[in-house]
Amino acid sequence: MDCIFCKIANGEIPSNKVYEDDQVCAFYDLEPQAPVHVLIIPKKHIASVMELEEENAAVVSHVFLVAKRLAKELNLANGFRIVSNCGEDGGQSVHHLHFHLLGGRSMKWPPG
Ligand code: DGP
Repeated sequence: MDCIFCKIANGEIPSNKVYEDDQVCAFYDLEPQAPVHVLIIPKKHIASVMELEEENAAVVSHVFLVAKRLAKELNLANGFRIVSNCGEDGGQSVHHLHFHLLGGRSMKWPPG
């Protein structure tokens, strides 16, 4: 499968990884939108939130635990945002489920 995030997960494409275990990996976004901008992805290919089912959804809670750990390690004690863009209207450009962990500045609401 020609998926850039699968290739990052398996090391075929280099990335600046900040965390990795058997289920997920996390690496710095190529186009950072905040002083800290990390992407957390399941290693197994899931295209988006719309492909989550009971059978593959457990990884999402693991992603959030990893986000909590990274927030501590990356000094985001003042707060942060976690975003998963889904589909065309959501602005998803890479069709492999991923969670943006953004911090290091005050976030606006609503997002654009
Ligand atoms: P989204 O628009 O929500 O699908 O987010 C995709 C993000 O992935 C976007 O912020 C840019 C980032 N990105 C795309 N290609 C690469 C890559 O090859 N390496 C890294 N580190 N980030 C990438």
